[in-house]
Amino acid sequence: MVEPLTMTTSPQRERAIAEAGFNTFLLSSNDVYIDLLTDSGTNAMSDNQWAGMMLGDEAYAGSRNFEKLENTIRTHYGFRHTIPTHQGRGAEHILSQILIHPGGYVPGNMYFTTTRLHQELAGGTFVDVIIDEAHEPCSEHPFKGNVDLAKLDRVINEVGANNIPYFCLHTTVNMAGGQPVSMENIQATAELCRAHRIPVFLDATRAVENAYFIKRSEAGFENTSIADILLQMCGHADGCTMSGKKDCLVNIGGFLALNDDELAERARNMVVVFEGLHTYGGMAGRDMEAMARGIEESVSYDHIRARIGQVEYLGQLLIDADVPIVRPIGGHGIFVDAKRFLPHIPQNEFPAQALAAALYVDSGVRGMERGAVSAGRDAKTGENRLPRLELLRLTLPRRVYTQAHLDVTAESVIDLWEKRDRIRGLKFTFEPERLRFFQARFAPVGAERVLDDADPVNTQSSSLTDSRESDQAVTH
Ligand code: PLI
Repeated sequence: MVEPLTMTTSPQRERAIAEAGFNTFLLSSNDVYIDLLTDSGTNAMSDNQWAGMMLGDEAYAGSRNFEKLENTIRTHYGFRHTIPTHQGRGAEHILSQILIHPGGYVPGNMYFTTTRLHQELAGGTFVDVIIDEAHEPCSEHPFKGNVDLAKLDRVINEVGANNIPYFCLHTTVNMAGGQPVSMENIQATAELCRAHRIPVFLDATRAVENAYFIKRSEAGFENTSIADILLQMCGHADGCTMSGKKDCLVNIGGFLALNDDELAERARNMVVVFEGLHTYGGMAGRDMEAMARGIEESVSYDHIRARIGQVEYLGQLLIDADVPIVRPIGGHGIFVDAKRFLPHIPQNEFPAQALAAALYVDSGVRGMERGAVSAGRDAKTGENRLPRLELLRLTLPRRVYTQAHLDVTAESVIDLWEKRDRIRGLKFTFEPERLRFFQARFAPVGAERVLDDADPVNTQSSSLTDSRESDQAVTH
């Protein structure tokens, strides 16, 4: 299936971004040329998955597609029980509600927005125990998602294992730039947690991508299949939350999977309140069939190598042009280092948000902010969090774009790099209480910091040339 792409003009894009409050989440997709907002739910499904959609068993209870999905998850993720949900945050909600008690601490390898919010809504506090290198955009550590075991040990000693309902292990780490965790580190983390009777739950949203990095870079796994590596990773955990909209190659769906019978019963009881019956969660039968087939396809080496190969292709174009990006190149996107790209914009004027808006105006390419706006305010103090990483994410949907689209994207980022002094910062005009990055609105700050006021990229005409045209259609 193909979907036509819309070419827009500079004036159209300037109007569109202003109407969207300089937030790329508030743009109409009709106004977007190349959509690198997210890899979530934007995958192109295969012929085999679409064929499966025709075999949906839409029974309210006991759908055969659920049985297939549960068996597929047992085969590839290894967990006995599956609680289907409408998407990943549904699983995070249920896990948080059944495990976290008010006053509990949840350590993890860097926060994720929805995960941390559900932990906080359940009365918990997230504690970051990722290695320091993860916060350094230039560190070339091959497993920047690793847990710092000394930090974890310290947290356990300080708050007590009884106050830690579970450990949250992201594989890969989205907010660090799609950085993987090594098998050795997964195992060591699980052993430390087990010694203190702390359950380990993976965020397995991009665990297949993590498995690819283990195969590529960790000694001893060169000849192990992606499927076996994935199973081994999960073998160290008690369960996982999953946004099926990423690795599982579907447009909607998720699950909580776990081994403990009693905990599974509690999760099943919770899912009927918030999602739907325990044999469909928030999904139609046909969605569960597509997800089961997507999981089988996702562990193919050829698929995952091609997927991450595309990310690397885009990253290398930018590296070759000296554009500052997070290194090494991660699994699901390229993360441009906005602090180095726009050193004239202070972090409280949201350089990554400004860069996302400027890129859209330049070429119609839509990325998203992963920095101070995404980090939100501290739940206790109400102060803005200012993370070390201030990033523009260019996320690649799976099996959607061609190399030509990546060339156009790189050309536009490089063009902006050359006129970066003209980009100005942003200030809030509307700030939602929760997950503010999705719906916040901004306005450019005053002209005082604009070095070339004649052509500020956020507000006036910028150069989108016809030379950036590429394929007019995209598989979807
Ligand atoms: O968007 P959901 O509710 O299906 O999944 C939430 C979620 C959980 N964990 C991780 C690591 C994610 O990346 C994630 C969602 N990510 C989005 C939407 C993204 O654009 O990265």
